[in-house]
Amino acid sequence: MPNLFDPVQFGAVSLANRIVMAPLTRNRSRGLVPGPLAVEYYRQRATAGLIISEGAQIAPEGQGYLDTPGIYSPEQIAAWKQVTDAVHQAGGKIAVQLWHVGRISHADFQPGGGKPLSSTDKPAQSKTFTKDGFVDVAAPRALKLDELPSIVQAFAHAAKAAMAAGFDAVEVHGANGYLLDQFLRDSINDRTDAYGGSIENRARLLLEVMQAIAAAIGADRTGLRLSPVTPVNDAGQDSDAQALFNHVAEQLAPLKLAFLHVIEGQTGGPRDVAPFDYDALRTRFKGPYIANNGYTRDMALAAVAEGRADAVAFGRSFISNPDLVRRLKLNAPLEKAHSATMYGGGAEGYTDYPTLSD
Ligand code: 8OZ
Repeated sequence: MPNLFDPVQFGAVSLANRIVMAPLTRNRSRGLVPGPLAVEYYRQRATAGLIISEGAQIAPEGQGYLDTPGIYSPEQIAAWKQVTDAVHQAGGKIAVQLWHVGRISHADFQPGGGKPLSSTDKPAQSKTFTKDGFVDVAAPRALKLDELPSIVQAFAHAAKAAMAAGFDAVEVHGANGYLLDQFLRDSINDRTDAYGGSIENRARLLLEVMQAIAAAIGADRTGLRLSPVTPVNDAGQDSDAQALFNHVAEQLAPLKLAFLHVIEGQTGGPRDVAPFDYDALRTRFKGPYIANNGYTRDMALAAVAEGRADAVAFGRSFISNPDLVRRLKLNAPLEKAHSATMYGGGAEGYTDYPTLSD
């Protein structure tokens, strides 16, 4: 029987255990570059089987929040290299999350103060965080058909930047109502071209992105995160989420990606927000499956032992427990994360959470 604490191979990446650090936006990258505190923060968490970094925008227009890092410029590559070196020296593995927010953005972040790009012109009823605090997101502009290849290229470019920065893998952010999810869901995507309408059409951009990245850096270093039913960021339920995501998983199977990472239920919230058969995704995808959202120690042990997941990703508990793997092993109590220091700020609530004292 597989065990949560056993090693596992995900494509080209060897994990020392099946406990994954979920991607966590922390808004501490001044100048869109991760700093020395980020090096320390990730180093502290290197006993995770795999760290998935906070979302890193693939291009300037992919940014939606204050002080999130990019993964496209030479300066960003050099800064991330400090992070990946520190994690590797501590014996860990780290993937970067490749992020394009689409319409969940604001003029502050868009080159020339322009409109954010999406599958649609419809604005999201949602907020983002800018230098002025929480504000409504901006009305987007629907990407033209002939602009879509540049989105695919930007993802592939960022994936190559990630390899130059020393990451073990990339995770494409296909979740949480951001750009790729804005194409997937018929609650948002109102296009009438080859990227709207049928399930095949709405999945097209995501699949092109995955193929382009796999071609650029190897499928065995390429993963994907999905959130089939989460309502966050004004992502309304798809009219047939099960059929949509079953199709995506089936189409991904032949690519032999490193992993599929699934937020089960509402991101950071209830797992039973809408009925969905996650096992149907796992069996169609066929490759390594990382389960996420609200897993307790017991749930994680059972999911891995019963073969329902190859690994389990933990978010908030990794913020406040840098030694989460050890604590889970010992069944030690977990520290709670402080919400006031989650987004933005400095070392407080970032690099100052204690490890278990012997
Ligand atoms: C919290 C705050 C800002 C962004 C996500 C990248 O939900 C995020 C995010 C989370 O995937």
